[in-house]
Amino acid sequence: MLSDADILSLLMGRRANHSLPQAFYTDADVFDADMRNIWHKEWMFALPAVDISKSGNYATLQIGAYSIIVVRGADGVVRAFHNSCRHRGSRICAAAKGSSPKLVCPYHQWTYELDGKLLWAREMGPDFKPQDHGLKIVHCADVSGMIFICLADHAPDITELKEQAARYMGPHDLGNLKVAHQSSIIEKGNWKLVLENNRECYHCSGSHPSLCRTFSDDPNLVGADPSESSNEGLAHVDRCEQAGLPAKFVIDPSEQWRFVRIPFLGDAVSYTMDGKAAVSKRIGTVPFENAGSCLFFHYPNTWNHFLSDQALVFRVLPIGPMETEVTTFWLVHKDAEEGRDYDLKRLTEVWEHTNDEDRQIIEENQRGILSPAYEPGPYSVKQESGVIQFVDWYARTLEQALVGRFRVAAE
Ligand code: 3BY
Ligand code: FES
Ligand code: FE
Repeated sequence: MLSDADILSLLMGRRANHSLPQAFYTDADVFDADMRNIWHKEWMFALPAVDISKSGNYATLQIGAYSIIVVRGADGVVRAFHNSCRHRGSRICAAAKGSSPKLVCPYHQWTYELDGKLLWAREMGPDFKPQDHGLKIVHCADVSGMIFICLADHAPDITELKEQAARYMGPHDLGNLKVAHQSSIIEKGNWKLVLENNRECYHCSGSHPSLCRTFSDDPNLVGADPSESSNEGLAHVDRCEQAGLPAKFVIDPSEQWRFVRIPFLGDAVSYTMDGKAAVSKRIGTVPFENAGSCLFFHYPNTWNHFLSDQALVFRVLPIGPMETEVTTFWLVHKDAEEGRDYDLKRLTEVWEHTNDEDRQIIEENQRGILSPAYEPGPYSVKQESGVIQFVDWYARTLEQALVGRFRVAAE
């Protein structure tokens, strides 16, 4: 059993620029601390708004013990609620996705409006107040077409993220795209291994033959410090910025999120096997086809690539200490027609391969870490600065939350 105090002292004692002590990747108590202090406190990505494009469309999400419904109301607004009936607590929606004009509990048919108000409950007596039994609200924000939710009582400020998202993602016009394909895979690894793996391309040349046809594994393509960025990366940023397309590296002061636009290799314009566009209908107002990829991550659970012909949106959800779900959404222009404007295999194959390759890497990483012989190893500062940045964000965030709890307990 690891107490919060034990976890805090492990965090304080960790070696800088090294992978985390074993417990952070394997232990049930650390996983529980992650859930309580990060996943139930921070904003996280739920789904693309266009995935529930019509009134009554809903999706459900499991985040630790919480079951959440995200639903589009009759007024077109997307809202999130706890998926627990205010009668005796049954889950209201069991399906991962669906559509319904009202939210009806399957147990005794208490019926809620799409905005969460309780509309109807049979024979509850004259003193019953429906207005006191609406669905419990979960914070919900539309960030340029990506729906974020937050389970905290008081959600962190999201204004700056929204502003930067409008600049970087606006030109890709996510509201006018559609989900061409969606896939969820289960990776037998801790969620932090999934994030760590995403934040470096040290492994790319050894593992991602399809992706490496178009994606550069140069860690210095475009970074925070222009003096360390490659000429090619900087030239791409200049070209985009001059055309009015935001591209410069920008990072949140707490380093929870970042936007930057990077070039593809050679004359590639998309993540396809031949580097040519996967979709003939371009998206949004991106001024040229070879706009590269606008990268956006937001910890703890999303990374994204916004291109000129598609948007690739990723969602990570922890299932257990050594199990994580990774969902990929391929978004294309809403008027693009399969068979005419794109071929689904061409559109999805590179990232279907890449995801599966990453799954294998992560599962082997997890198995190796489970050995009693595992000890935290050094990250390459040149190749794995993104991993260091993520792990430091994680350690800082967890540390602050745990210290905050002790302070409250002491008062
Ligand atoms: O998904 C990413 O952001 C990148 C692309 C390749 C692997 N990962 C480093
Ligand atoms: Fe939902 Fe009874 S538990 S109507
Ligand atoms: Fe990878």
